[in-house]
Amino acid sequence: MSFLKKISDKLHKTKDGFTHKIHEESIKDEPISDDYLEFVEELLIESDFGVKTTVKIMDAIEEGINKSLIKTRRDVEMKIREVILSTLEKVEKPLEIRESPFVILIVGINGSGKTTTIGKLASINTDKMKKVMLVAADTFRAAAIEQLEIWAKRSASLIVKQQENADPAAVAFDGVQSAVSKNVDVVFVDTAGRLHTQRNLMEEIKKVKKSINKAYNKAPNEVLLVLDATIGQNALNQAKEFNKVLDVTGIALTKMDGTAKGGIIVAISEEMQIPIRYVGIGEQIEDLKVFNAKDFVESVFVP
Ligand SMILES: Nc1nc2c(ncn2[C@@H]2O[C@H](COP(=O)(O)OP(=O)(O)OP(=O)(O)O)[C@@H](O)[C@H]2O)c(=O)[nH]1
Ligand SMILES: [Mg+2]
Repeated sequence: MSFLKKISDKLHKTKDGFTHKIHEESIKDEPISDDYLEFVEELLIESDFGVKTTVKIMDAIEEGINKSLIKTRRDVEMKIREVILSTLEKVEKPLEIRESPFVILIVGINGSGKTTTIGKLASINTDKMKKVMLVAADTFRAAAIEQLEIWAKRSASLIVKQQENADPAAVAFDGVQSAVSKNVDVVFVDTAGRLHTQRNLMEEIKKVKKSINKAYNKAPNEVLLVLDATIGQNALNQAKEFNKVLDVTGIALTKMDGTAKGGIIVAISEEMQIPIRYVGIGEQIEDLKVFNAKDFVESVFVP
């Protein structure tokens, strides 16, 4: 199975929902009526493209119609695709692990896929013969530490952990310090899920970031925010709030396989302009893809 076909299969919900509906209209060979434009606009909103992106797309369509560049519904479909691609291309900046150690702090709300994403990334890196360390700074539940241990074993990574309820900033400090002394290439610091509205927990994560920096002055080299695509526009609010507190440097958008509203990726790109590093399309190790705008658009749109 080709690479694109595989992603395309995983993204079939978005494909069957948004893009299929647009495509069904564009092969009908009917005129571009006001009703039709309204249908397109509603579909964009419904599919979580967000107001800003929807307005941008609708404006581009209108301009095309006025300049007689858009004459058919198929032209409308192609314009939507073009605007989406150009929006996504601006945030296509794959994470380059440039130096050792390279410390990645992983943050996000509960259950967004942080630990799983770490596991997948650890495997990718150990496969490339990198020395990887996982730091269990989610000390909130014993199960969280165990879950990370399983990923450490599976990916042949080192792990630094303490007991449940230990101070996450202290665990992070120890982990990064030990990574420096052991010549580790890539360090993933796992943190507990928290809501952006929980002030004390947001203060806590700020402290974790600071103590990582105390342990190694170039770290964290990346603050990776893990967002769950299935929660739609809420993901955008989370991105804004986490960014205010932590200066997020990259985003991993997980569970794209579980949503028919793939438009959220475009909304986040448009509004945040933070690099989208990875897209999660399933629970297995191979289900994490380096984000590529062209591949993404080609795999959700009907050719
Ligand atoms: N379908 C799908 N499931 C995913 C993806 N990424 C993670 N999951 C699942 O989401 C669930 C939560 O994942 P975790 O990695 O434990 O999430 P977390 O952010 O670490 O959760 P907390 O530590 O509790 O905050 C698990 O069942 C994962 O298998 C994805 O891309 N697609
Ligand atoms: Mg976790």
